[in-house]
Amino acid sequence: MSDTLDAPTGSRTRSAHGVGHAVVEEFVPRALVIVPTYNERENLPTLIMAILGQGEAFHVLVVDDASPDGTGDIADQIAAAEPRVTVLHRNRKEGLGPAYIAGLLLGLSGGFDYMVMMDADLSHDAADLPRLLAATHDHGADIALGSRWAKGGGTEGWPLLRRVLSRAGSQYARVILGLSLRDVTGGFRCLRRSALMALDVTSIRSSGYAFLIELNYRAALQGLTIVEVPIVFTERVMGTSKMSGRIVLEAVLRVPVIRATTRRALARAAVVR
Ligand SMILES: Nc1nc2c(ncn2[C@@H]2O[C@H](COP(=O)(O)OP(=O)(O)O)[C@@H](O)[C@H]2O)c(=O)[nH]1
Ligand SMILES: [Mg+2]
Repeated sequence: MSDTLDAPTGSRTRSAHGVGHAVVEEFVPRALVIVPTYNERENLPTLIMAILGQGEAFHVLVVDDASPDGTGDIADQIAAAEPRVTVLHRNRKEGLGPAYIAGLLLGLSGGFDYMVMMDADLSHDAADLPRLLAATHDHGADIALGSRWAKGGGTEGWPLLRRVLSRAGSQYARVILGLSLRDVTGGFRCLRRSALMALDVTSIRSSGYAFLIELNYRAALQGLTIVEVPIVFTERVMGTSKMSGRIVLEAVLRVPVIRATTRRALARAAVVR
């Protein structure tokens, strides 16, 4: 860690509305945008600046798995100059799931009100952050899920085959797990602090896309309100995807395991709502 994450929970500012009458307390939330990175040196600086530009509410935590291309050093340089940016360095590449678990736990211990999960490769648009935060903070959802398959959402730069495979993957997980979400494998979401605690992420064993699917299943079992916010996902231009046949296979094989084991894992963690 290049810095500590001891942000106070939100901040209350007093502001007068009207002419010399009621003084209203306004709650300004703090959201930690967690960005897992593995070899994202070309993308990370642009992404961080775009996130910080969305407003004072947004802080960034980069979770780097010792990227050989020096992404971690670049993140440290930005963090040294920018108080709203922090870096968690991990020793080796362990996959998306473990990186997110470490980041989400840091967000909880740092007192953040909202945690956002976001890819580093500019596929997720930082300009969508205020809408995701508003869906939770202003409109009461427990989780706002950036959705490619909700009305108004979509993908840019994906050939037909990739679109078909992604939708088929979502459909497969939806049917086996009984989920009503349209985009089950999306990686862009904002979670309310209390919702994140109910998910007990430390007991999640899935790693790649399966990790994202399991988060949705846990949320459904816990009766959390998930709102799908339409987003356009743009295929990365720089760097390379870490998606592999192995990660896809893990997701396919793990979905039935998720169905068989998750209820018990939540009960054991005693966070069943
Ligand atoms: N820390 C960490 N980040 C990872 C790992 N695998 C993927 N990522 C990051 O997770 C995000 C999504 O991965 P990406 O390769 O773009 O997957 P795709 O969008 O499905 O092709 C990117 O920010 C990656 O750098 C990993 O093992 N560790
Ligand atoms: Mg990507």
